[in-house]
This record gives sequence, C-alpha cells and structure tokens, in this order.
Amino acid sequence: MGENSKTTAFDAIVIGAGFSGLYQLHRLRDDLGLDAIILERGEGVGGTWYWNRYPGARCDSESQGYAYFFSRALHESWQWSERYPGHTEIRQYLNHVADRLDLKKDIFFSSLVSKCTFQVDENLWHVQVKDGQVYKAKWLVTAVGCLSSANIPDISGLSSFSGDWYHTGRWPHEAVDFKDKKVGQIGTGSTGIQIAPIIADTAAHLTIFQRTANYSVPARNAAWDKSYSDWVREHYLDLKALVQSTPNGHPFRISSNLAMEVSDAERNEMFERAWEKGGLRFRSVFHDLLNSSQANNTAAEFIKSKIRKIVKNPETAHTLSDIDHPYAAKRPPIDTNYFETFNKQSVTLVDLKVDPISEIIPSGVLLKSGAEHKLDALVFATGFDAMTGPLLNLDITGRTEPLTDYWRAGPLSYLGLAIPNFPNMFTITGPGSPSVLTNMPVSIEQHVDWITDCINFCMQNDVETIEAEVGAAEGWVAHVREAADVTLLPEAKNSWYWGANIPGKPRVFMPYAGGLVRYREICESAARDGYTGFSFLQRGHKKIMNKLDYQQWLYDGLGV
Ligand code: N01
Repeated sequence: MGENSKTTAFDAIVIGAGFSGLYQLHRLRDDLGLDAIILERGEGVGGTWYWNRYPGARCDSESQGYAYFFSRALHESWQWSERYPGHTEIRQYLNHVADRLDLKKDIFFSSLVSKCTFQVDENLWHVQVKDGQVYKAKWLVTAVGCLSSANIPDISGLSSFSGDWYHTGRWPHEAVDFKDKKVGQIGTGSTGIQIAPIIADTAAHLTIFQRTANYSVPARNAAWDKSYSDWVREHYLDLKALVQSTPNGHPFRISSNLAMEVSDAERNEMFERAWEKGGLRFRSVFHDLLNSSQANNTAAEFIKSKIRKIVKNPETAHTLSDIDHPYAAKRPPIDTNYFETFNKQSVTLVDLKVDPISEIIPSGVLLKSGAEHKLDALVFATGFDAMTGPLLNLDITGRTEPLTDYWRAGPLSYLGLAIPNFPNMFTITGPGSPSVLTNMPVSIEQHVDWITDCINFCMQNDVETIEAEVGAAEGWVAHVREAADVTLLPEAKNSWYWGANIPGKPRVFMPYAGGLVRYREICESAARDGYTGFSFLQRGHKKIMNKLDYQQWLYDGLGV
C-alpha cells in the first residue's frame, strides 16, 4: 500500500453503513467496548438504500417487520407511514437509528474501500480507501449487502448512445424527468416491475425489453392510519417473536394447508383472497408451493390467468404470461399496476426471446431482426452481481491469496459468515446465508449478534486469530445445495440465486434455503460447542488450533 498514506489503527473496521453495518458498529462499540468504525462509500447512511433511489423504489417486506427488533425503545420511537416502506422513508429510518445511537461520529463517509489485506506478520487487517488512507484493525466485518454491485450488461454500443442512461441501483440523487421522452427499459425483475408503471406515467413512450417473463402479484400498498401504527408500537414483543419464528423472517405465518388437499374451487377461492390481500403473503397461502411442482403449478396458473385477464392485447398478454420457471423459484416480484401498464397506448413490450438486442446505437436499441427502437433515455433494471459481487469488489487478500482467486470455482463460506484463509473476518449476509430468501433486517440482526458473540468469545479467551476450516466450509456449501434441492428454487436455472445473470460467474446456488429458524439453531449450536468449524490461534502461540486442540487448551487451563 502507498508509502505516503497515513495509517490509523482501530480494534474493528466495518465496511458499509446500511442495516448491517449500523447495527454491527453499535454492538461492537457499545456492547463490547471496541474502538470500531465504519467505512462507507456513500455520503450518508442507508447502504443499498442510499443508492437505490429509482422512482417507485419501495421494499417488498411489510413495514411492521422491516426494522430492527433489538431495542424496544427504538421500535417505539419510529412509525412507518405505509404498508411497504418507500426508499426515502427507509433512509429516514436509518438516519433516525444512526442519530439515536450516535453512530455517525464513527462513520467515515465518502470512503470507498479499494483493498483489504490480512498482514500475516501482524495478524491485522489493512484496509485501504480510494484516497490512499490505510486503516488497520484486528477485526474486519463486511456489511456490503447482497444486492449492491450493479449489473450493467455488456451490450455493444452503449457508449455511443446519444441519450441519457441509468441503472436503477445507481439512480441520480436529483429527480430525473422523463416527460415527453421516449424511454427504453431493459429488465423485468422486481425492480423493472416496480419502476415501469411510474416511467409510463410521464414518458411520451415506454418500450420494455423483456428477456424472461415474470410472475407478479399486486402489492396493495396503502397508507397506515394511526390506529395501526399504535398497534404496531404496542405489539413489539409479539412482532419480534413472530419475525424470529417464521422461516423467512416475515411478519406472517406460512399456512399449513397443502394445495392439493383442498378442492379446486376452495383453492381458487384461497388464491383470490390472497391476490386481494396482495404482497409476498401470496407465497404463503399453501405450505407446499415451493416444494411440490403440482402445488406450484396451481399458483403459477392462477397468476398467468390473471395476467391474461388484465392485459387486453392477447399477443402482449401471451408474451407476459409465457413464464418458464415455477412461481417464486426466482424472487417473486410484487407490483402496483404493472400488468395494467401494458394497456396504455404509450407502452410497448418487446420480447427479446424472439428478437434479441443486437446493439445499442446512438438513436436507441437495434434488435437482431434489424428493427430499431428510437429512444431518448435508457433505463437498466438489470439487477446486481448478487452476493459475491460486493465482496469481490473489495479486493480482499487473506492469509494466502486474493478472494477473487480463492472463489474462482464459486464462493466457499462457512455459514455465510466466515471464509477459510481469511482470519478475523466476518461477512454479514454472505453467500451461504439465508439473507436474500428472508426479510433482510431479521437475518441481519441474527448475523450481527452471532458475529458479536464470536468476537467477544475470542476476546475473553485471548484468541489472536479465528478462521473457518476448509472442511467445515465445504460441508456448509454442500448443505446449502441440499437445502435448495428439496425446494423448486434450483429449477430457475437463469436466476441470480445461481449467479446465472453474470456472464462467466460460477454456477453455485448461493442463498441458504433451509429457513432462518433452522439456520439460527445451526449457528447457535456451533457457538455453544466452542465454535465448531473454526480454528484458533492463541496469543503468543504459533500453532493454529482446531476445535479439539482448542478444547484441550481450555482443559489444560492455558487459556482462560
Ligand atoms: O434484478 P433481477 P432486480 N438483456 O436480476 C434482465 C431485490 N429487490 O433489480 O430474467 C436483457 O431480478 C433480467 O432478465 P433475465 C430483490 O431481491 C427488492 O429486478 O435474466 N435483459 C431480469 O428481467 C430482487 O430479486 C425490491 O432473463 C437483461 C432483469 O434484467 C433483487 O433485488 C425491489 C439483461 C433483472 O432482474 C434484484 O432485482 C427491487 C440483458 N443483458 C429489487 N441482463 C424490493 O424489496 C439482465 N436482464 C422492493
């Protein structure tokens, strides 16, 4: 690292000031008494939500569950205004949390981390930011989110485009005006489905380029009245118990009904009620929607028939409902008037399966057939290099080699929390964690609490370094795959869960599908048994100990 750079030493460095980083700083600083900081590339708190400001950006988790639950006082100090929190309100919430816990004084904003290196001779992490400043710390916690590394597809000719172009995950902070403009939108995932109706409201024309048709269920967002806000505030303990006991961390139970055990009429009636209620709750109408193809088909057909009913042009309706994967095998979007948008004269759907994009030209998008779509602006709603991208971007080198090399064949992680050969480093919501298959703040709290306890354990036991064992990580990756294989999730082969949206990315099913409750038990059991799957180096010793050595060490009375 640069010779002229100043170095500043801390006990712990956290990278990222979103939901994960803020809570991690609080726990390390205020509960363990560590000298801890956050390095954050943005100019404010929010993490993914600091950047994700596209029109209509709104969380799909319901507000009463999309929050921290570690403090009753904090819970009672905040009120959401709508069923789903919008991006502005989420930033307001995170600023409220940061101010209330006095976190900002220990956050270094505009500090883009460009390199992290574990110095073996010092057993310290050296973390360099873009301006050359180097920070040292014993503990490194990455809190960089799973969906923060924007995927801008490599379509030839983009630099020649004469209009403005945007990626939804890097939206400008100032308002973008599409009035009187011909806008093109590439991508119809959760983001594209949210933004399309809003662009269509003002644009002269919106052309939506769809590569894969997608399901969506109405969100049915609504303002909260005071009585509901009061109810949420008063039911802190009930809500906390609920989100911590559901497999996906959402504040609603998954039904125990099986789809094929009810009559066709009853099933249809139950789907109708769920459609009216709206949101991700639709997925929980039957217990077996995600592990029985027969059950899943009933939900898939119900949604496809809704699409065909809503969309007036039969050809457009067919293109939108010709969906190639089971319902919810990709992250299921929810929407406000998405399919209705295609009934506007000013909206055109282009099926890229029939006629793919050839190149971007100065005046717009040229398809393989030679058809040209003239555009003034182009919006990429093309998602993220999910889960691994944000970590690989940090240019991390562990004990022996860079993470980019270590993960060449795919992410090797133990519990999604720690990587062999990367000592004293923890990854909140890393690959192998349940994170993206759950309501994120609930997973995040579990990860952060576990990491904090683990660091505390190391401090109490004079541990110099702790790192995941290769065998444990390999076992965990195999278990993640097993857990996915009992569901229909792996059937959506082109999903970002598989890394399939990024050319050349290894195909590994990344999130843990075994549920948050089971995951929590596994993590707690590893901790209770003396952190199984980890090796330790005791201060003043040169030998790396595995768990058995470590137990012997404790037994011998050398450590504690
Ligand atoms: O990204 P995506 P997203 N040419 O990867 C298409 C969370 N989220 O930003 O399916 C043409 O899902 C791609 O097509 P295909 C949520 O977890 C949450 O929408 O790969 N098209 C797809 O249609 C979500 O899952 C919330 O064939 C290309 C789209 O772009 C995750 O973020 C809101 C293309 C990308 O869909 C990511 O969602 C929004 C190309 N070269 C997002 N490359 C809330 O909670 C990609 N596509 C509200």
